[in-house]
Amino acid sequence: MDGLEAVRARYLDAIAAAADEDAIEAVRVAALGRKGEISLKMRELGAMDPEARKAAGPALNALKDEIDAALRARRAALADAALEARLAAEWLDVTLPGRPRPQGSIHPVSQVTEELVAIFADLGFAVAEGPQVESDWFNFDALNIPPEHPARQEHDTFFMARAAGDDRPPHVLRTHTSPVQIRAMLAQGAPLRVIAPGRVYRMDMDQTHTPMFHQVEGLAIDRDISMAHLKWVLEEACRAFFEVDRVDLRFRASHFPFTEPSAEVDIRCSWAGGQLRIGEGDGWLEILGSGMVHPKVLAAGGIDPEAWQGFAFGLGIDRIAMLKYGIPDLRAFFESDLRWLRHYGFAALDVPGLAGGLSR
Ligand code: 2NM
Repeated sequence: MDGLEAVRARYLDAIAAAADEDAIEAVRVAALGRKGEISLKMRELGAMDPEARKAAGPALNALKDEIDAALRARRAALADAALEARLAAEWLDVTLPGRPRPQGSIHPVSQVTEELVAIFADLGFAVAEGPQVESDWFNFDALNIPPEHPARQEHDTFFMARAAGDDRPPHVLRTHTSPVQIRAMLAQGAPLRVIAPGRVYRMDMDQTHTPMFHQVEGLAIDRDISMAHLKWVLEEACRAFFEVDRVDLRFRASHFPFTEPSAEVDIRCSWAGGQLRIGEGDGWLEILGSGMVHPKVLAAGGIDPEAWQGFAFGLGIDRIAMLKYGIPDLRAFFESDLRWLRHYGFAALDVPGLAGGLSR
């Protein structure tokens, strides 16, 4: 039959050009549908003489099969392409972290506070907290700091405003965390082992002082607590904090109103090559104040000084953070400069603990 070759080419081109399911179906209907071109030609076979039919019949059948196969192949190719596109669009990297990386970093003061909390928790000390605005009784009187003591004068202490006509002594921004120890004694009684970390305030501002800074104070009360216990606890704590095998502490007689006897504590160190090494060399660095709690302070805390005694110590968190992590300028601590925080900050998910190494 003449023209079959042209019909074939037309349909195969149309099938190749069909871009979706609807287009393929349109080609199928046009060629093979009940009124399709091929179907009509097959119906015409009946009117032909036998010789012509014998030639045209198989050719038409072959063309019908070929178009049918091309339609199926085109359908399968389109389905494959659609699946490929979906796989590409819905691609997922299962090795990515499950949560986005935390944006912030842990401030060195928070890091060191958590390190100290972990160290003293290991030694049996609970954390105690208290208000930053204190009565002058908790901040001074209970700690055996008399009214004429220089620390009580205006130049050191921030006093809260009073209402007009209010003659009571003004509250203060606490100048140390010791009032928290008094509150812990009153609330829990003896025996007692607590540390009190937190913000304290003194009117002071220069290269090495900011009007707000951070302290940790510790307190251990029992029937037979002595300076020997104090020395061992501080040595253990310093070893853990500075992450060295050996420390050497030196106790120098000193004076605080709230302890008797009192001692300032120095730690052996070397500054060779501008690099601080704790436990080596022949330098000494003052890091702590300490002593045996004054009987009047125990009594103010509701604890019988005839039956109980205890040691106490205090240290500046900001200063030992500078020492441990080599941070040169104290004032940068409180400027909230993101570049500084990124440089000196700690990973938000690395919680200090004694098991995994304190600061990793
Ligand atoms: C220091 C030095 C020496 C201290 C005393 C007390 C309290 F409340 F128990 F009496 N807490 N902390 C203390 C003793 C603090 O800081 C340099």
